Amino acid sequence: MKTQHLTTAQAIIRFLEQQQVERDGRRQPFFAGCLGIFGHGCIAGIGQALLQYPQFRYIHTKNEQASVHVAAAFAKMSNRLRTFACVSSIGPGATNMVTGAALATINRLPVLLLPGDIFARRNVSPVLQQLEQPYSQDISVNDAFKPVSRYWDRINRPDQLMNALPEVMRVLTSQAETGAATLALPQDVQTEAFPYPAELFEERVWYIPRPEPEKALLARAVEWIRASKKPLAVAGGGVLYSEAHKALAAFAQATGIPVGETQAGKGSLPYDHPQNLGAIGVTGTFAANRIAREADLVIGIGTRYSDFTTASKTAFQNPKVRFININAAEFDAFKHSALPVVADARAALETLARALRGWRVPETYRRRAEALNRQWDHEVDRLYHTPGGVPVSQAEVIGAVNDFARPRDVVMCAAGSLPGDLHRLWRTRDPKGYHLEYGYSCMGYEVAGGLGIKMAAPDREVYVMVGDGSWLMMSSELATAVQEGVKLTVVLLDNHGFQSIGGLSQAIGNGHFGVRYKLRNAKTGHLDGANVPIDFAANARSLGAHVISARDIPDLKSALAQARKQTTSTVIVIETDGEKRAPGYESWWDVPISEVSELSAVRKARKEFVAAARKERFFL
Ligand SMILES: Cc1ncc(C[n+]2csc(CCOP(=O)(O)OP(=O)(O)O)c2C)c(N)n1
Ligand SMILES: [Mg+2]
Repeated sequence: MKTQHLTTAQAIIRFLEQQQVERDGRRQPFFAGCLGIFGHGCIAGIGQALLQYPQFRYIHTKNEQASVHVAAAFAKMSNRLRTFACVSSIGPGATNMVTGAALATINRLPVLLLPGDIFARRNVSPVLQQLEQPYSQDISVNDAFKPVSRYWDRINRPDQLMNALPEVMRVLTSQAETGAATLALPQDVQTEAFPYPAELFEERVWYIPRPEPEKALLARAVEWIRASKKPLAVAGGGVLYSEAHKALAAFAQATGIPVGETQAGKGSLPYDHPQNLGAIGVTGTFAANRIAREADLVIGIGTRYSDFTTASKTAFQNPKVRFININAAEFDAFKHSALPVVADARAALETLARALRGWRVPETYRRRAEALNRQWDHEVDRLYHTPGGVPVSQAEVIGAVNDFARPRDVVMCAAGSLPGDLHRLWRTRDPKGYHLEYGYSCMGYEVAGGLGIKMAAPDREVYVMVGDGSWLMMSSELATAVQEGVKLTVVLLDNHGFQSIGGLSQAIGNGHFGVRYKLRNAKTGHLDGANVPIDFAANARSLGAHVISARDIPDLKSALAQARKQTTSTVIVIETDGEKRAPGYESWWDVPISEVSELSAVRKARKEFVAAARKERFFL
């Protein structure tokens, strides 16, 4: 047997380099390289291997959590056909990645995590940053990755790689199983050598299949659709990952079935497709939410039905409503007691369209949905272009960016009040033009994620829209973007704190407790003094970005034009008025309110909550 005498770390990098994926006859390397931060727990192992194999690109991030965000965003933009590995040292470097792992797993995005771990040989324990437990030595902080990983393993001997690495690839490339895969790497084992079979390092192609729907279930789905009077399709992230947008457009066009889009599924249809009702659920449009309320059949395509999509199970009020779920994952397909069509979204839509040829929704229903699409667009126009003075409203900023951006440009975001406004208001013209991380809605994803998107699609302009809160939580990867020569356009909306949680705080009767960046007031003892004087422009400039401050919409437009000409990452800082909120549209979100309280505002909010929660349904 031919062997190669390599360290565990060298073997991992050599193996990763060789992994290819293939779908629809297109083949590409699965890993674009390795992101991360070295420490004593990895520098002599994975660090040495990366130095030795420079063709496997190493990118020096500034925070381990951010590494995973970069990888997840890169994978999302690549429809899960590519990703990065993320390396960290042991201890805090490793646990910094736990949040990123949760984000990836919840959003079903492939990322490979390589946290360093405590010595397998144990003789020098406790080592720096080791968590000790009196009851066991078979535990480290890396066990914290278990609930947030779809595959988890610890490599205690070099030869264990032969079993672990193929499993890692199986999970990462599975459209149903994918998420974070974690290989904990004891720092001594990383450096230990083994005569690996040369075969381990040969090119391997992981085929991404397009499973067809099972015949009997498909026939029943066709029956259910034909019997429906008010069907609605819900397009989730699976539509985009499967590149089913054209199939969906043809299906909607031919049948007249209207479509609501989840955060992950937005862009499945262009905003002006007549059957597109736009965003559905808590952050949805009146168009989608009205049709959802009455729908007698919901066809969920690649959606996991989060509470934002189902308006906490209040969105679908027709007593007879039933569900057909098309999903690569059996787990999601069975939700809401649906007819579970476990299949690839594109394959299923094409098959369904063929089977339904000639069938259409009632003409009045079709016309109503099309009218709603137009009415909604008027509402968008109103919010985009209603001048409200200075500070400007968030909707006006979104309008200005949307008006300026080209169809293939990408807007991205993750947390705060922006995701809701973007979900409702962004006019998406390209299937990959809208990128929201709203599975974990993780503050701090924005700048790091922007970097991942731009690396996946260098030919598109990437607009990172970020609140001041998210920016303060993690903007460090702007320095990495500068370092890598990757250009982002960041629009930083400064409303002096948490507009989103501020709105929620008011709605639940908490006033604005703990949601504004206010100085501690010596007189009152509370956080109700003047605004904390944070200079966001100086902050961004210090990371090496080009910075433009804007006050009003004409300023913003000229800043966007300047930013487009820049080759370096550019941050546009604009103050927005947190009180000028876009309204909600006929939906509701379950945030439980205190059952008893001394405050009358809380008691009032509780009453409204109890009444609204009565609409929550079980679909059994
Ligand atoms: C890591 C993390 N911590 C806390 C939250 C809860 N949270 C959601 S939005 C938000 C405030 C975001 O503030 P900002 O970025 O300024 O956006 P704004 O609400 O002002 O639009 C908070 C604290 C979260 N989503 N993620
Ligand atoms: Mg804010």
